[in-house]
Amino acid sequence: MARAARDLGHEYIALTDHSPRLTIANGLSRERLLQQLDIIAALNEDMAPFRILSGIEVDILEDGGLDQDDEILARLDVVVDFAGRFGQTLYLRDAASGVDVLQFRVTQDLVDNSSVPSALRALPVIGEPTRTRSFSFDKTDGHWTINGLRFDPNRVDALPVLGTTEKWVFQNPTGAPHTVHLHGIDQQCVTRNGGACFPYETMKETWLLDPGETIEVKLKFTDFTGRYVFHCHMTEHEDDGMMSQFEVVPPTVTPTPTRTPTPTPTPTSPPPGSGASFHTVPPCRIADTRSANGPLGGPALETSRPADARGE
Ligand SMILES: [Cu+2]
Repeated sequence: MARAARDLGHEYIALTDHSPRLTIANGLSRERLLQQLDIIAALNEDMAPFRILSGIEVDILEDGGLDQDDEILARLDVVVDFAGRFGQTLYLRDAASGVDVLQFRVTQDLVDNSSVPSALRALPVIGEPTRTRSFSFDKTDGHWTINGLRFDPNRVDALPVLGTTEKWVFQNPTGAPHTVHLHGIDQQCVTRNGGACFPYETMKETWLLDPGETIEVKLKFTDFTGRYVFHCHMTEHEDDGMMSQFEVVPPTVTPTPTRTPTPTPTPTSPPPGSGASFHTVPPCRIADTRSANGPLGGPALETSRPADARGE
């Protein structure tokens, strides 16, 4: 096929295949793809300057990672060169149907001097945890729950203090995977199942928990006080109630001496064994960007909270 393309006057062709996860199409395993890349490299040497570009379908996994590793991806770059096309509008066309599927407007004439550094910047230091809380992403009475409870907009399950670092332990005793997503907080993986975290999950905001897994994450509450949600990112699970709230509270202010000092409130202790504290608070307003009526079908809600503190 490559020789036919070259004989027809083409300068290159592109070869791609299905993701290994697409088993119905017998997608290429890592081993088969590496073997294919070696064959392509030999053909390219043989047929230069004609070139076979190599590609693969890549699936995004539940935790945001990709189903091909970095070594493979580094061998699969396809570069589209728009040099000399300034001012033009170009299309990627589906050859089978003749339909244009993607438009490129070349609006700038630039020289690209960029390069990817050999080492990326170090992780930010977010401190050592001063307390630990545990959350079990469970199934209770036929519903998806966190620590046995379904979502209640009037309940806050943790009150971390602004500026502190905590360790949160997430467990999955169910037979289904969960993707634990926390809003608006710096997060780093500490351990996965008592051992090392995956190399790509050092700092992120959604954590994959396969059945039976436990992950320890440390969180620093840096930016805002106020209420945040955390939940399983599987739509069926979060909509069924696998969602909770924490509220970042200001640090206790040292009272200024006065004639009638105000007593310092006593902090609420967590229930023994759970590592989490549960508090009943007045009804709150929440914003659900997926539905103008909110997740509970109530009236349309408005919010004046900072964008970073709202849901995604
Ligand atoms: Cu889930």
